[in-house]
Amino acid sequence: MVGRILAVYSAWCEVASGSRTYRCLFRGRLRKGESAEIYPGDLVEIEESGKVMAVKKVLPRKNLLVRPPVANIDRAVIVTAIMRPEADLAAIDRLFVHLESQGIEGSLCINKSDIEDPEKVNELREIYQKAGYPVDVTSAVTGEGLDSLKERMQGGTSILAGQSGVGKSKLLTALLGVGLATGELGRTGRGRHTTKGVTLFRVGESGFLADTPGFSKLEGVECEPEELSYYYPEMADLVPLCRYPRCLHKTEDPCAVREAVSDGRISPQRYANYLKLLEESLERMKRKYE
Ligand SMILES: Nc1nc2c(ncn2[C@@H]2O[C@H](COP(=O)(O)OP(=O)(O)O)[C@@H](O)[C@H]2O)c(=O)[nH]1
Ligand SMILES: [Mg+2]
Ligand SMILES: [Zn+2]
Repeated sequence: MVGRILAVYSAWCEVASGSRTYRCLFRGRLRKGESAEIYPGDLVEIEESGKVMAVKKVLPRKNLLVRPPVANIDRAVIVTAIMRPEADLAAIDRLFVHLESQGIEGSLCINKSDIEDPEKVNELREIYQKAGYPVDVTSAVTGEGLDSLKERMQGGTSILAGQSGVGKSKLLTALLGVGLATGELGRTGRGRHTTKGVTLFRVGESGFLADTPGFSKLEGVECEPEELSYYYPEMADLVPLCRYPRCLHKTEDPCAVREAVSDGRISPQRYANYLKLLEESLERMKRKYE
């Protein structure tokens, strides 16, 4: 039987398989230290061993987020507000670029809809929808938009990301409050043991959400200058149409990306942040070869 690890303790872990949650012991090699390299989110084979369930082996993982450790992340929801705190579009785009480069699906969640200006909410929503990202508008206080966000998290493991103060913790509570109705926490007796790190919670039928935000300390963009536009979904398809093979879409003329900016197919805010991240990447290259 295959399942997904929800939480890791020193000698055992909690594994979700189908609609059930199993407490599984680490045995043999897994017990002798290898369990230190098993993380929440890992897919494992489990089997009955005597009267208990045990982890037989860990399946290969598709990615591993290190701070905090979570394996096999399918999507990250980037949470933002509008004015409280002020949305940092450059930071949001840096996160999206990072997710694209890691093959992790991204979506935007504009939170605090109960106190933010609806017109500004719509402006921000349009920028990211035009770029090709799904956008949810939520309020962790009134519950607006939480069903749709929950729906987006079905079929895989999600993590919340975004700057401090945007409401990630409050959203988690609000989303998991829904999950708690199943009584799962009571059954597994969580709280009496200490997990090693992150815990994944079920959200709806087939979604999992990490209880700790990820990607919070992302600094520079790590990709090559020529690579960057491929991580902008609204630019990627245009790049092959640029005249110059290593076009950076900066001052080159003609350039398919810059044409799309002038006729409004690409939003000026996204393009301005592209140029900012491009400078960072060029700067990094320069330092590397000095
Ligand atoms: N009005 C309103 N306040 C919110 C909402 N979500 C979070 N907050 C408040 O914003 C502040 C920061 O929230 P928190 O969840 O700690 O943000 P985090 O730093 O991203 O985890 C807290 O005072 C929350 O009560 C929301 O949807 N509406
Ligand atoms: Mg928090
Ligand atoms: Zn170009």
